[in-house]
Amino acid sequence: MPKVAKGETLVIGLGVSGRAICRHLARKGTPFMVADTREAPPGLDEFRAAHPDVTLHCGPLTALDMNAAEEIVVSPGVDPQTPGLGERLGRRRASGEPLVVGEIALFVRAARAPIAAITGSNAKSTVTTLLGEMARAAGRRPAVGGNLGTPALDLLAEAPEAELYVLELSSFQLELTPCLGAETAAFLNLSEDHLDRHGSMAGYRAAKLGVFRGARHAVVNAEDRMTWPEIGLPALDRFTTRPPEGDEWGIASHHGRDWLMHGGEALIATDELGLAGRHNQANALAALAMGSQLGFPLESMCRVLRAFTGLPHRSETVAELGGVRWVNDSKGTNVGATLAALAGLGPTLQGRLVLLAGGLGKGADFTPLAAPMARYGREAILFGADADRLEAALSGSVVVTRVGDLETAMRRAREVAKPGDCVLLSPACASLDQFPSYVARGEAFRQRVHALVEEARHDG
Ligand code: UMA
Ligand code: ADP
Repeated sequence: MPKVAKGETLVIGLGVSGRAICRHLARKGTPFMVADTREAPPGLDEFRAAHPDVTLHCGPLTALDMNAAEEIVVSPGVDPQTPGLGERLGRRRASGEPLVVGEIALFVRAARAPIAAITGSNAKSTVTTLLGEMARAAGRRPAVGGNLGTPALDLLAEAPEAELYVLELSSFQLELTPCLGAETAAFLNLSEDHLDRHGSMAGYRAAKLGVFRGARHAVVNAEDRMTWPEIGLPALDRFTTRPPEGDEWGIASHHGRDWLMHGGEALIATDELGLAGRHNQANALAALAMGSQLGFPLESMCRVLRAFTGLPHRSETVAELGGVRWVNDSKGTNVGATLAALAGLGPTLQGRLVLLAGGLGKGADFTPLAAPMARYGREAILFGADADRLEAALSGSVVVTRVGDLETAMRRAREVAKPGDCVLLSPACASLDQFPSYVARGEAFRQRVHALVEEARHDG
């Protein structure tokens, strides 16, 4: 059986994070070897070119003797319960067993600037990007990454002069981070996602609560108790989309307009925000609460909130065609995100919503989509691996059509949408059954919409 040599660190996974872990260890001069459960992992060529002398094991972890490893560093996509690894979790270092950690544990050891950490089922990328922009506008030098963009460990090398790390962290990353020690940590919301990996909502929540370990300040959602820490922390701020109680961050009517508020202080009118929708007002409040803790001036934070109009693939209008709006929300990879898109767009339309949804449901319950689809939907056009389960949840509430793929769904949407309607790609599912990523799914949608616009131009 192949063995990890004594004193070597074992890196598990050769994806984006795994390759960043390898680069980090190589920079530090730590001896390591790599394992990936797949016979032909995607990052193979890049790995071989970067680390020609490092041993690689491909295949089941049970076929690798890891006992002599100094430490085992696991990529986020790898389930810690994977056979060969699961047995080791929780075993004490004192017994001589190697410690099992994730990439963020290595980051915490090496980082020399404070960390602002953001987790939640949805809105992580939006709040992370906003906070990074706010740091820049306040004249700080932030490095922004993690589950979004640049892997955390690469930030250490790419931005050694960073004064603040703004990290988006997933439940997968937090699960194996013993103590993050964030200067400020936000848990934005919790709705069903990744149940196939965490087994239950309790397991998923427990992983996300890891964001608060060692934190000096927490930001939580006053309307979602599941985001509240179960450990005592030095300071805590709460945001809500209701009028604030006490010193909460909230929304209240002020001289006839809705304003973002901190306690009794009106900060910025919601109609001045570059982002649309109530859910994004909550996101803005979370970023304000974190930025305020970090000492950013209110004036520069509000400037960012006026200018920032959102990230691609998040409720992004691609085109208007024959009075129909085509919206790309490919990042709607769980039910909570799709609910936010339906609630945000539905009430603004003269017509109705044609929803394009489906893919890998990750074990989620789709029934919460039925009520908003009954209210705002014209038709749900379903595709992908979990279309059956979506159909079971939606039929009876809205017209349901089943198709094989996104392209056919878009053709059908073109036929049924009426002027005033919105065709919304918000799949409530991961894309990986039919696309390499949610980005590829969103790009496919965008290209096809542009092609429809071109066709219409020729015809007209
Ligand atoms: N895999 C194996 N065997 C292995 C290693 C990986 O089968 O030995 C599989 C995993 O099960 C998974 C896939 O390969 O299906 C990718 O896993 P990975 O850990 O190699 O992933 P990375 O390429 O390193 O990307 C990860 C994040 N992906 C996941 O957590 C699944 C990326 O977030 C993140 O940007 C990147 O690290 C940088 O740190 C993506 C994501 O989908 C955007 N995240 C989930 C989400 O946002 O919902 C958590
Ligand atoms: P994440 O990084 O957590 O996936 P994003 O900012 O990329 O978060 O948004 C993911 C999806 O969630 C998008 O479809 C977006 O429109 C939706 N979304 C954004 N903010 C919220 C919120 N506060 N509640 C629910 N859904 C949201």
